[in-house]
Amino acid sequence: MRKFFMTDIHGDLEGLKLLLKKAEVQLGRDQLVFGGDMINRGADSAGVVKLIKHLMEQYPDNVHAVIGNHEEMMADYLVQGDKLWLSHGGRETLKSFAARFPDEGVRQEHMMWACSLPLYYEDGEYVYTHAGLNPGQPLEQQDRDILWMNEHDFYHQPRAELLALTGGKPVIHGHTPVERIYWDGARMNCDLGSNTYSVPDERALGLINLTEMTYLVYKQAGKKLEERRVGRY
Ligand SMILES: [Mn+2]
Repeated sequence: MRKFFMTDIHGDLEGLKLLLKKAEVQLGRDQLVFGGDMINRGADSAGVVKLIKHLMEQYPDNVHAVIGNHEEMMADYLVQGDKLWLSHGGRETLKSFAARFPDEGVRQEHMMWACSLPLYYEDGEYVYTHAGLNPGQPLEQQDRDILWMNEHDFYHQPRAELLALTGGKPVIHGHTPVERIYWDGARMNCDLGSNTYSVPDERALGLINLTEMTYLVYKQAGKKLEERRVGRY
């Protein structure tokens, strides 16, 4: 069994499918965890949600997903009418859902499913969450604010403190776009800025092979694929 992680897809259904195919991910055997922010910014938010929901239902033991701050914004809009989401790509995401799911019941089911994902997932080796963890709160009682934690705050936590919180398990996450993936023994940011990074030519979606500590990069501008090794410091 190999372990894979993908995060911050932001509506890139094409990249998602291409990466799974290229890595020859076998979901009957391999594990795949999604780190949230499936939606907003890209061309096919609804398609990404539909595929991930389908994979989780088809392979409940091997495919898992956590919520991101973009799904949280969608939930705040759907449940409380909070309009913040609309200016963060929500308007386009609503159109994407309307086009893919003409039936309102099915549409609602998919949107609410994405909003109801957990804050974290853990296996025997790692804890997976969208942005970070707060060392001041037990793992099972983390505040929803962690979905918005900035990288600076998260990486200023002493490694030992973070590992004490997780029972020694490093944290695999996304949320802040970076060009390279680095591993410091306690945490690893895997968001390569799909449809979001400030340098458009460098926007990419990554598929991280945690078993081999390598990752496939799908650069959206040129639709090119490359393989890299996770850096260490
Ligand atoms: Mn994101």
